[in-house]
Amino acid sequence: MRIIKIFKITLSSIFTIFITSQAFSAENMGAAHPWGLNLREAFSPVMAEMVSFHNWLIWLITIISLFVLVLLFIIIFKFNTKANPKPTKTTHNTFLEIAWTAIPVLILVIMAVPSFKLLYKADVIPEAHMTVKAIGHQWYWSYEYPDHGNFTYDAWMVSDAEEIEGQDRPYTRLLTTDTRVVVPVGKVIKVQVTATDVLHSWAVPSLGVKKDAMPGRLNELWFQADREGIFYGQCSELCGTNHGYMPIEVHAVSEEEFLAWIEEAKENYAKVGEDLNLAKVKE
Ligand SMILES: [Cu+2]
Repeated sequence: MRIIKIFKITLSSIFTIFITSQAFSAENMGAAHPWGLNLREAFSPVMAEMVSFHNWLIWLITIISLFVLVLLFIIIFKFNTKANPKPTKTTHNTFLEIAWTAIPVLILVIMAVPSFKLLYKADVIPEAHMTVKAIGHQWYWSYEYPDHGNFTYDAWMVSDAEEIEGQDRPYTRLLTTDTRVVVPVGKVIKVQVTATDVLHSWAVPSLGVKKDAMPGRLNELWFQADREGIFYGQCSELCGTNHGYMPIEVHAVSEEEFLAWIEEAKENYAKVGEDLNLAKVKE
């Protein structure tokens, strides 16, 4: 019975990978799900392209692997000592050697063209609607909204569902933060990424973004959330003890909701350079 169950799971996994493009819940969330397979659901045009490029490569890899497997079986069965007691003395075949060099090169070129196109698309920031600055710290993120009053706030991981009780958002273990990054849906958002202490990395898989946060350097990335939803991410550069506990929670909301949040945030959060909780040097 157990074997049948394992067989069923394996079979359904294979079908999930090859037949459905995505295996995710309808909760409209950029988070991993129990028994989820494949890449994270795409919520941005770049991620959508990454997913389809990945799926296309899977097919290509499968065809190549099957071809090699067939060749291996031909060798094993047709050219073993029993079946082929007198091996041929042929050592070189110019045509074959050119072919098995040129064809893989050609395959690599075919793969490289869409790959570079996508890399370029992800790298070059289109005209941005607004900028968010993400700053990595050991071990939390802080954010600044330079285009909307230049306020700043910290985002720490929430370790208990009770901490966000009464708020209209789900609690996701190790991924929910006390404050959120809120952005308008459908707009190009530029994120400037940096750090104050060690290397961190701001990564949100469902938006297809990941960029190192380095002290003294300003990196940039962009995304455009094409649907409203919550997208989770995590620090993706090993940065110390609590590296796994500095998640990212991005909410893409309607323009009205975003503006309402901005007004609230201006009230609640400090302005960059003012009222910051800097340690006092002299008492
Ligand atoms: Cu980190």
